[in-house]
Amino acid sequence: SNSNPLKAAAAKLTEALSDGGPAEGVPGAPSPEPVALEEATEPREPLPPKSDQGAPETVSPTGQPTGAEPARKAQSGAYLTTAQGTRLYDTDHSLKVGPRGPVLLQDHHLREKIMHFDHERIPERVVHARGSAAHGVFQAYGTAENVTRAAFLRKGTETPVFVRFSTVLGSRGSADTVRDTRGFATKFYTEEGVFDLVGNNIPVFFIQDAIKFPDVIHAGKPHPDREIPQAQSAHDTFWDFVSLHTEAQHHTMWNMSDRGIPRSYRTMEGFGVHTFRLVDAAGGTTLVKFHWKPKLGVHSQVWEEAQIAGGVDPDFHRRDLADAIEAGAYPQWELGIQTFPDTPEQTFEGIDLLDPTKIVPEELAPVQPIGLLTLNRNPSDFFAETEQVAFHVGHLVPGIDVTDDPLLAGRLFSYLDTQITRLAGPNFNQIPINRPHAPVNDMLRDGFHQQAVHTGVAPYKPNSLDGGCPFFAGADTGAFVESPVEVPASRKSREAPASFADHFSQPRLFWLSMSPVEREHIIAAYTFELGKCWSNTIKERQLKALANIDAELCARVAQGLGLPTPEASQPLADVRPSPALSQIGQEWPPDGRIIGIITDGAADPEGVRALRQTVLDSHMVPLVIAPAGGKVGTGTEAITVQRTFATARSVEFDALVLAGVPAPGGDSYGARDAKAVEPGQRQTGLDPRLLLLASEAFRHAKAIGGWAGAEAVLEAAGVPASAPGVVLADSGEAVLTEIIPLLARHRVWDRFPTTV
Ligand code: HDD
Repeated sequence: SNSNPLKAAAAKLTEALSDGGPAEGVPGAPSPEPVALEEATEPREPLPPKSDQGAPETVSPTGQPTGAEPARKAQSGAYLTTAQGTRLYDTDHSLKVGPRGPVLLQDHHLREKIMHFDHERIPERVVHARGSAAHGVFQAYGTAENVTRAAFLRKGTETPVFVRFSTVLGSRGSADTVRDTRGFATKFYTEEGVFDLVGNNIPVFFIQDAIKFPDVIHAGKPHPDREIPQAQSAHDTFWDFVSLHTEAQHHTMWNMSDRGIPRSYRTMEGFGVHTFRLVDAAGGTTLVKFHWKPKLGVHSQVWEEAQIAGGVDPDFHRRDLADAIEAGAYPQWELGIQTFPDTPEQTFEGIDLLDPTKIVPEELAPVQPIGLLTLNRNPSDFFAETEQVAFHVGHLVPGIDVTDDPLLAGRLFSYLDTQITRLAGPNFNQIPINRPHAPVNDMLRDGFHQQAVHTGVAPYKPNSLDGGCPFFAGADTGAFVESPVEVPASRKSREAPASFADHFSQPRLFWLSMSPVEREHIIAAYTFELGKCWSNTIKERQLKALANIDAELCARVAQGLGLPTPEASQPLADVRPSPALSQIGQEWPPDGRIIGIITDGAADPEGVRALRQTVLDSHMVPLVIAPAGGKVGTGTEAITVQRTFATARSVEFDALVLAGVPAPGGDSYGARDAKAVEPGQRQTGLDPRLLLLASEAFRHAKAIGGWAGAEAVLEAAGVPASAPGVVLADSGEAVLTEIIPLLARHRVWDRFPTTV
């Protein structure tokens, strides 16, 4: 009825105001009395010690909140307003001369809206652009108290954390499922300041010196002319670099292994990579390597799954993390340390601890658990939190110090520097997600996006005008004091120590530590990636590197590429395998695994319901799959179909259970939608999407089963009842009982043919 928008808006406003004030959420309370400004330049002496800045001030000089609180200040009140808080009556039409224009330049709302939109994007991270994050808590066991004075590692201390996982090479919108290293960056908001542990899911790095970082990243990023391929290393420039620069071979081997395609962020290990130096209360030092151990175990996808998921669900890992947290299945990791005596050589069992291309096998230095990380809250604003979080290896707290690893030295420069471009200025520490929870009392001032309204007149030291404030702390009052490590006198040079020259013993150690299935996967990965290269020179050069790692590995990849197998150019290293490196062999809780329950919607709805409940009771996630959406069963007992044959793809499930079929030869699970039938599949009479679901799950070595007549359907999908990990029983629950122990090892590894 109200065709004139102005009139309508005015009417609404009058209504709201005559109603005794603004609608709920509109700040209607009278403002506090403005606070009188102090005369800032008048000398005052002596001044009381200045309270901590609590950066930035949350109250403006007029006593109003400045919006500095990390609280949800962005949106408040019932009415749409401009950025200046002026209420609007329309945001769908530009201000024009008549309905057909022209548009008037005086339309301040149009200009503000478009101006802001034009600048909504910030530069993505130069590496690790694609990521997702979660809030959580870190609980210290106290077991590190004897080696570090860090307060957050004291027994029982709980510290809020924010963790961001990422891929390295891809753009912000790239797929989660690519073969790549994963970032695992943790921000601990400790009472002594922020500590960032900026690690990866692979314990070694491509390069030994940060000066090579632009080289390795330029080689890994898409080709500069066509900008392909996106988010992956399967191309000439990457293999050109790593075959010439053989210190990259160890990291590359991990990438080609199953570690390069994790099942979930929840099932990845994390590593601080570098050796760090812990400092105890008496100033004693210990060298350590940090490890994150997932409570659910380390699991990966198989390559075909990763490829399928990249198409059907490019957000596979992001979704998994958020869904798990929303469901209350909070992912957990134990933080552990390997400790080494801080000797002048900084080596352990002959391994150079300053070389970031080397691990210390856990069999030589066990990982000792020091605390538990639990992720329990999803971010509410991706941009404000996940995108704007800024990690830095130099964010250290008393008790944790760096070593002279030359890769770490360059990182200590890079992580601050990059934020100047990405977050457009030096005040990124004031962005809510980056704010320390400890009091901040710095003398940094001004700059773009300054949020603080500082008080005091003397942001310098020494001063008398602010009474000398703020004061210095000592080691006994929580100051960060660098440990006075001796630096041996030497001459300036651009060179690496001799110990950095060994590039092949540890990739060989990794290869020899793998189970036969894992070796097959590594061979397939090298063959795929090098097969995607165009230049034979590059392939041949990489084969020469493989020849120095293992003859069998080299021969199999060469065979796949159709190239001759080169000879090793140096004797193969005599190494002892480290069983801890293999992902296979241990057993893990089935918690949080996803069980697909397939039903035709008609048969045994009671059995489906019971199975669904048992899955939930076993701390796993059931997803009910039926030919079409809707409900299974009737009345209050009916359960919702969560995936249909059109939307379900095997990659999502850790196991599949097929509900019974009424009678052999009956038409349940039949292809009702004729268009869905592909040529060659018509003869079974079964829905081909169901057959694909079952056959893929079988091929990817997942536990699969069913009850009451499921056998015929599985047979039709090429899943023999006699194959390992195929479970047939009288009821869904009986099937599940047998499937749970299979899930403990993640996959039915016996199903993979192995030749190595
Ligand atoms: Fe880095 C981001 C991990 C070497 C320069 N790095 C970044 C992130 C992770 C790592 C997890 C994403 C943080 C986030 O989620 O925001 N980087 C590593 C590890 C390395 C490593 C484990 C070797 C042990 N990085 C490394 C070197 C340099 C950088 C040698 C430069 C000399 N890294 C950066 C960066 C990034 C970054 C350019 C991009 C965005 C950012 O820092 O904030 O500064």
